[in-house]
Amino acid sequence: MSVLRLVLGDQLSPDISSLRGVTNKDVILICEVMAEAVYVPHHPKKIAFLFSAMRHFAEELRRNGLNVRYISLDDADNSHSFEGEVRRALDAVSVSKIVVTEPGEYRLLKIFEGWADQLGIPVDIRTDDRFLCTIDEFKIWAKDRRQLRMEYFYREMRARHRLLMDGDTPAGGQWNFDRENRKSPPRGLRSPKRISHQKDQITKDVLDLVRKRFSNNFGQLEPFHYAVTRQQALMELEHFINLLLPNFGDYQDAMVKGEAYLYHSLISSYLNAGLLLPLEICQMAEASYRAGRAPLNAVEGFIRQILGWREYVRGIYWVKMPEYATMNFLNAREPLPDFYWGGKTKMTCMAEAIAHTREHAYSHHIQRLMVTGNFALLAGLDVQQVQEWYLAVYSDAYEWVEMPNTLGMALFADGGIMGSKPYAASGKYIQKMSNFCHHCPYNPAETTGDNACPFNSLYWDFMARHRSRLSQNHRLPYVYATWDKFGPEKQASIRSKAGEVLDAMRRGQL
Ligand code: FAD
Ligand code: DLZ
Ligand code: SF4
Repeated sequence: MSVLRLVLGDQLSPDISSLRGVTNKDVILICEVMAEAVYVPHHPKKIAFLFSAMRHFAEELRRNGLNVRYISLDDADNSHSFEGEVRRALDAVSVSKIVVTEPGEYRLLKIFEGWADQLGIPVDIRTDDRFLCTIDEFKIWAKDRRQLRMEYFYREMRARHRLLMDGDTPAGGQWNFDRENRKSPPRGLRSPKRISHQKDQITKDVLDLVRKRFSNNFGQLEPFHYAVTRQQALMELEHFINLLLPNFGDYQDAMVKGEAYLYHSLISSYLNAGLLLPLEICQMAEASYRAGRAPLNAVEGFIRQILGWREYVRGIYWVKMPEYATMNFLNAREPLPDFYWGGKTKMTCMAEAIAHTREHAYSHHIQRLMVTGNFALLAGLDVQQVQEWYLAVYSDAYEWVEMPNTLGMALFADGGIMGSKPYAASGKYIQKMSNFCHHCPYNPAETTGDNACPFNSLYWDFMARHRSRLSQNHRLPYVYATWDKFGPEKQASIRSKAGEVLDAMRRGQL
């Protein structure tokens, strides 16, 4: 008997486990549903990218002779949930079982696990083996370790997948070249021109739909430049590997006013939706190094992000859920200020990162971590609200990857599961790594004056506020030694300034 195969919006890979063994008698269900479109107020570009990619993927499957049941958002009978659509499909066709690849979010896994009982039909939930480390493999790796650290996980992954290895040793004699990847931006650094794809009728229809239904969401729908097929995503990947990868390492942490992309790959949305696969990306990057076209610091740094960080955060998510979602180690509860949703702020770094986000549904890692994330950490912004913001505004955001990055890496809300210390930094870091401060009314060299950079007093206030929680951290003693040297008077004036900064933030005047 035939099988009902459910494919989700971030499972658009022809070789996905749920499609293995498919025949033209099976029904492949792909559906646009409001439950997924509104569980956070997604950026319109994210919705448009996914719907267009889903529709193109369905076309490709049909061209290969397969039977696709595609439900579009404006389908009159759309029940607007996965469960409703599976029930409707079961009413319409006779199948022996449901097959689905494990989803990227815990809430959906729990729903899918309930279906066998609720729907009275076997449900085969298959491993998502597009990832290079399965959840079970990660659980085994994590078990009995006192501390989880990405670096050790990454080394094992390098050896297991034979990436950048010379026999048993890492290429170049060391595992990690991060120290070479922290260059400040030289004057005049610009983003090289990027590929913009032609819009076909499918994409135009989706843009009309999203314009009609989601125009109140934060974010600009147009211009829309995303790849929506595997072929287009591969063009972007090749463009990156051939022209930009050589400089990726050097400018990985740099930030420049008006330049959203610099030398970053912009592939996360394609990779997370399944248009590209992690192993092929890493192998292409390695081939570029082996052919002498890209330096090792760039290639190692790039591969570490995909083979190391990406797989590691997914492992953390699945090992720690559902408790992870509720963690708030620093008890951060300050409401998210309006400027995250596009309201005015005088802080150039924040205004820039949020403008890139609004325009492109993208900002690069250091902007997410050291600008918007760092501000949220220092100001004690509410963990749930910040997490929801990151999940909504980026076109690459799904909970498995967004939550550990936001709650763990940026906000230290997991108390050190993801990273060994909070990524807290004053304005000096942003001044070193960007040209934002030249364009800002605030002064990064001042902590307490009228024009002092807000990050400076907030940084010290954060350290003082959380001393009882953080002073035992072996990476922070020098910070507390400096704070103690300030003496009571200076400390009081810094903390009073931080209070003024928070008040200004609450009044919308920061
Ligand atoms: P590049 O800088 O070119 O890096 C190459 C690839 O490495 C990326 O495409 C991505 O697949 C992978 N990668 C790099 N860093 C990470 C990381 N920390 N975790 C996982 N993968 C990584 N990434 C997401 O894919 N989705 C998210 O929702 C997301 N939310 C984030 C939230 C916060 C607070 C922070 C600090 C980071 C977040 N990241 C997220 C990680 C990272 O910022 C993005 O992967 C990256 O900016 C995507 O841009 P790019 O493709 O140009 O990446
Ligand atoms: C993000 C998203 C959106 C906006 N819409 C849909 C949809 O209509 N149909 C669908 O199958 N998937 C959608 N997605 C992606 C899912 O939310 C994603 O598959 C889960 O969050 C699991 O990662
Ligand atoms: Fe940001 Fe402070 Fe620099 Fe202004 S001075 S851009 S607020 S770090």
